[in-house]
Amino acid sequence: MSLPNSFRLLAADGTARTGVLETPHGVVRTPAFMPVGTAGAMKGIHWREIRESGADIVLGNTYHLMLRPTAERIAALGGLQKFTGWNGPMLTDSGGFQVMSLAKLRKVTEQGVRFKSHIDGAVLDLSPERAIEVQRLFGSDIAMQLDECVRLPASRDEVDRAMQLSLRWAERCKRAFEGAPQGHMLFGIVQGGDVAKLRRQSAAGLGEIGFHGYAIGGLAVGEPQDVMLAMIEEAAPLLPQDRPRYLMGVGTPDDMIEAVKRGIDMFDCVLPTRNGRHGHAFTRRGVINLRNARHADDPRPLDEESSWPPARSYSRAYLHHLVKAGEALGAMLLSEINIAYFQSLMAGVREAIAAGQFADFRAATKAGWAAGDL
Ligand code: PRF
Repeated sequence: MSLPNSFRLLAADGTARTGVLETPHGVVRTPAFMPVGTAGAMKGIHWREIRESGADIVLGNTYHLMLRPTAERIAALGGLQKFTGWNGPMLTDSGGFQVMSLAKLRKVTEQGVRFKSHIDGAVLDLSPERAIEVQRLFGSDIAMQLDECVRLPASRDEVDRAMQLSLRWAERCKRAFEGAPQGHMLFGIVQGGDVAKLRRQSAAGLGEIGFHGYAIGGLAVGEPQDVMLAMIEEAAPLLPQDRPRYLMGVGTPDDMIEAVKRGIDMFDCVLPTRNGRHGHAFTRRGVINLRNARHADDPRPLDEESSWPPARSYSRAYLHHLVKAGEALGAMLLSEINIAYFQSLMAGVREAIAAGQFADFRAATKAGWAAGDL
């Protein structure tokens, strides 16, 4: 039985694509960047600004939300959208990746992963079935399979084992997702580290199981960019062409442009908000570190041509002052300026692909970053 498909490709330019993905809470224009609202909130940004920046969809984390406030509580309060006040599409990551990076004393078995909560030390089990149950309780528009992501460098055996385990978990997740309300989606996740053959095996295996969409995981975990791009080139052509493809936890603007070129449709990353909190601004002319003393007397805005008002109105001197003084407003403004930059980049990408001018757009965008700040 084939799964319903709510992804529609509108145009392609080489292997780059633009399309729309319909979800129960609205339409996502692709390529899309999903801001990360880990615990059901964007750090330092209102949903209003997230929406106005051009974001169609945000990401939440199963790991954080199942620990606090818990899936059962969110369900009782009407689901993630009702609970958080974000009334657009939401994708939730499955928890495995966050368990590996945050939890203490984790143990992976065939059954699932057992870990100690980083909040109160409670011992918890996350199986493929529980990961899906939790995401169904959230009412996630897009749920992710439970997978095991191996940090690189790693031995081929270790990468192979985690990829095979993730494939078996993919099947169990698919089964656990049966009967989910119409329109809700489940994405499989390609693993396979930096081993081309394992990437191809993973992509083909997931395609046989059949998902609403496909993520590529296990990248941007310590390998150089050329390795990451090579792995995308192995996996993407083997994934069903008519389904969305999501590169997890990526990345820099340059990573995203290069991944779009290779057929990726969706991204998420904490970079714009995390780096914003550390005083970094993403702009058309590259990254500007506002902690730097050279901005202290600079009355110019970050980018007078930005479509995001705070990037045009506040002086670099003021932003420098806010960052140096540790004012919350500094982190807030830089976070929203960065999110808005990532969204404007995706909007530019979508327009360029639709117009058949992606190569020119890519070259001009990279030239802007390379030219550097004035
Ligand atoms: N798996 C899951 N979430 C993730 C990743 C993964 O491999 C990554 C790797 N970049 C980020 N987030 N489930």
